Amino acid sequence: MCFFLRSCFDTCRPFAALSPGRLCTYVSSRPPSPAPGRAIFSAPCSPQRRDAATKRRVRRRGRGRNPLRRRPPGPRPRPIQFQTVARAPSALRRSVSSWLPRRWEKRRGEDERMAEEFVRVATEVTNVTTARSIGLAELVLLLLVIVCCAYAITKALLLGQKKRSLLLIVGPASSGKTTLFKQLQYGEAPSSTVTSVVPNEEDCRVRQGEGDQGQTVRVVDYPGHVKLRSGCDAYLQRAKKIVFVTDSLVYNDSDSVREAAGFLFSVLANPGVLRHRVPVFIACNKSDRMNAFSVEFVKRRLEKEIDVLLSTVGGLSDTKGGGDDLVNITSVGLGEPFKLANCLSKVSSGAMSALKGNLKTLKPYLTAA
Ligand SMILES: Nc1nc2c(ncn2[C@@H]2O[C@H](COP(=O)(O)OP(=O)(O)OP(=O)(O)O)[C@@H](O)[C@H]2O)c(=O)[nH]1
Ligand SMILES: [Mg+2]
Repeated sequence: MCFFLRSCFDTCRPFAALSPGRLCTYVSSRPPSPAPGRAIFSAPCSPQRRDAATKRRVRRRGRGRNPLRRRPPGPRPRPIQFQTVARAPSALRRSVSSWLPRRWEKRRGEDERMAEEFVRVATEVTNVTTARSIGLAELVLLLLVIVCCAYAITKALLLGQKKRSLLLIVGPASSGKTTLFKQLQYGEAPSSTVTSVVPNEEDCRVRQGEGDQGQTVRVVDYPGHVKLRSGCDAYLQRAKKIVFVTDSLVYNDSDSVREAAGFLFSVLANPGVLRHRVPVFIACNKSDRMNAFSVEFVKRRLEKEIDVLLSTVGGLSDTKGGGDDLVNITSVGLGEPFKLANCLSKVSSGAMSALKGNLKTLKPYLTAA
């Protein structure tokens, strides 16, 4: 009996030291133990007691190591219990367990509800934010791509238009290019000219008739000398239209025909001309002279010479290292006879006299869109 009372007293001592106001925080993160009669309490140490203990400890250290003042042997006094597991007697158990678990349950319920609500709201917010941010990022990316594409296309179109705005006059030497250029520039041509060594470039007003306002065309007259031909490529890149001037008096001379045919082929096979299908007009000049060959004859001779040229280069392509860069400038196969009508770039032709100002066949080509 005595032992029972003693154990009850020992067990209840922590509760006696704790007022209901100090029975406070449930320390564990786990839910409270459902075992009846078992409770976990936490009693915080008061700041005054903690200060007093600290002062005592400091005072003791200040005195130094005095053997007489040494703590008697034996177990150290236990510090204040901050967490005690108590087995309460029935009366106290009833009173404590009546309100404490209810409060815990209430708080736990509130906490759980709040936690669930928080998780739900956080999940929703995260989902919405993620969805919105993904949608927004995609939209921004799409807009960026559209803007870039529009910019590139516009720039390419504008540059292409700006680049290809020239009317380029090319052809063998002394065929009458500068005479034609002057005719377009001033409406009349000088009776004599000198061999050009630099290109002439000017805005010319091309009129169809007397009362016609006409339209301004940027015209370039490129020298026909063989040694200057390499520089022609830069102008071919900018050409919107090409006038290939050929002297129709020389078509009884094989070398002149071969040279003219070779030059015409190099123009038609130019990558820039081929890619943009730049139209070419073969102007058979000096038609005012009686001994001038007809346009049909000039065309036939040119086609024949180009055909010979292609077959020669094609034959070379069978040999090692020859004719690898042979370009098909027609819409038919390389084996077929060459025809100007089959060229990928539109080829037209007409007789004219630059000296006399007879440009009837040329002007529709110049003013066409
Ligand atoms: N009869 C006649 N002669 C012309 C005609 N056009 C040009 N000529 C003459 O042909 C010669 C050469 O004319 P150019 O205009 O200098 O020839 P080009 O093609 O500019 O020659 P390069 O500058 O060397 O490439 C000149 O004596 C011109 O008078 C024409 O329509 N009829
Ligand atoms: Mg000239």
